[in-house]
Amino acid sequence: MSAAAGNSGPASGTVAHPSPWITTVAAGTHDRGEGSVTLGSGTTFSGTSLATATAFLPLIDATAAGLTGADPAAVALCYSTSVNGGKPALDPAKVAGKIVVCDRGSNVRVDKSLAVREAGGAGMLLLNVTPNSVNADFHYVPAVHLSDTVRDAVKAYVGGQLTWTDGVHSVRSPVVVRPLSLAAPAQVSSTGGPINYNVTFGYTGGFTASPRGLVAATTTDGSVTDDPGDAFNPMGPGVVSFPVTIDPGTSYARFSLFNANVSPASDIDLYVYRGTTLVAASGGGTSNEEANLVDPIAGNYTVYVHGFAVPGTATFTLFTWRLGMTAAGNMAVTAPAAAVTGATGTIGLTFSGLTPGTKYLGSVAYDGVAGLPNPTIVRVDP
Ligand SMILES: [Ca+2]
Ligand SMILES: [Ca+2]
Repeated sequence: MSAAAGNSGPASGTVAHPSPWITTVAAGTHDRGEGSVTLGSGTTFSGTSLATATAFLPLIDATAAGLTGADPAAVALCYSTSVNGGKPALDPAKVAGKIVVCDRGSNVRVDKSLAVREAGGAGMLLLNVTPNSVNADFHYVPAVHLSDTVRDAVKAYVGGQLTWTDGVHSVRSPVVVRPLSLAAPAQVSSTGGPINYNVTFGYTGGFTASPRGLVAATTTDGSVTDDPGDAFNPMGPGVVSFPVTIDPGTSYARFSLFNANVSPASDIDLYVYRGTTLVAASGGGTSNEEANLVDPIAGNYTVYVHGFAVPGTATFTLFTWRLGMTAAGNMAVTAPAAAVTGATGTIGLTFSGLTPGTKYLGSVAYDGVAGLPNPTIVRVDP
């Protein structure tokens, strides 16, 4: 019914991991508090939310959405009409139908989503401006609350598209559907045996599915101490860094930690920067972390491992994959030669020449019509 997606931007609406029909959810309820935001760049940040997934919607920073003459602070903080002395702060002409980025602080959190709703906004992204809790409030519009650690990355992104998901249900609102060109899984995996998966076509015409990779992970061993303050800072305590070069032509990069390769009882996290810009982060409650870059800009990156909760010192192995555009000869792809609207086709993958104990990553790239989704990622652990 509702869906989360990645986006292959920069154009509006180029949804990347769609179902054949995506619903636009106006409101909904359910019972859990984990949410995430996926930027059009493919970057996903975890936060808290009680909202159901939305489709891609334009994103606007509140600071660019104020009424002429409104107090800039009231605009940035998304004051409702009543809190702002009876005058609205946000401009409906700028906000209608969009997701609004609001700063935490001053007025209560739910007043900010009320302000967004008053102006006709479709959702809110609430950003902490300093280290603070993230809260799953009942908001007036679908909302996700994010940590200050991702604030710069989100602010840098504003202007693209946004979606969020929580993996739960209970949609009870009107929906809007729009057709998409291809429904394909975001990722498939195997221990070396063949993989068959289905795709559903939303167009009629030629179709190809091409292998990229597989490439073996680069592994880097390290150790990190506990951060007593539990607040990630690139220069702070309990942080170790690894420089990474992303070459031109890289279609995908992934940085992973696995519990099995981290000291027991540790909770460590990952942050990825390009220069001084945070571009991906993964901060779950264990040491299973995964930060992904889709079509990353070539350049120098830094991966930080943060010792969020570590009994003394934790050792770990950082797994890195950098995938180009070409096949490596170890994955064969079979696919229908033509797409027919509404039809389902089977993609078949077989593998050869892999080294047991090595973690591989590749992808299946789709071609045939404009607007096809991002490649399906293939993970193989023979
Ligand atoms: Ca963690
Ligand atoms: Ca700690």
